[in-house]
Amino acid sequence: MAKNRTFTMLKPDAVEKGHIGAILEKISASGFRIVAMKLTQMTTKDAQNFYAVHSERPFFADLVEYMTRGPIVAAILEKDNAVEDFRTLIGATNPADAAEGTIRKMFADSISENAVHGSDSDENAFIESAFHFSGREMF
Ligand code: RTP
Ligand code: MG
Repeated sequence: MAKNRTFTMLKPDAVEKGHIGAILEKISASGFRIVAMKLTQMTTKDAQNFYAVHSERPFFADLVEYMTRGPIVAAILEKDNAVEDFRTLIGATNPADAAEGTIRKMFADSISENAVHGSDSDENAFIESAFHFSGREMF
């Protein structure tokens, strides 16, 4: 399988709870190489744009509030089959449904505050990476 890239955010709840190190350890141990990474905070506009696909959903305002309330860790990760394998590693959107050993099962408390984001396609991984990083920040 070809090496490709995905985009992730350790969301504000994960950062607030001090889980950055443990989650990055799990990501590295699962074979992902860090291509880019930074601590940053999304503005309201950033979050509205990033999650624009959900703008009509009832949880949209809460999602934007949550994603902007504190810093996140944004990162680009590389591995064979990165997008699909990372979605498997993070587990279901609702941690109550996530498989044992997944990041959301281990570190998230609710469907709305679920610790981590993972791109859902190669195309979105590219768009989301470009949203957060310039070419000179990718290694
Ligand atoms: P993500 O985009 O953050 O990786 O999450 P996902 O694909 O697993 O889930 P998605 O359907 O794209 O939802 C985006 C984020 O919105 C919040 N959410 N809240 N209260 C709710 O019912 C609800 N549903 C979704 C979560 O933070 C979810 O990750
Ligand atoms: Mg999604």
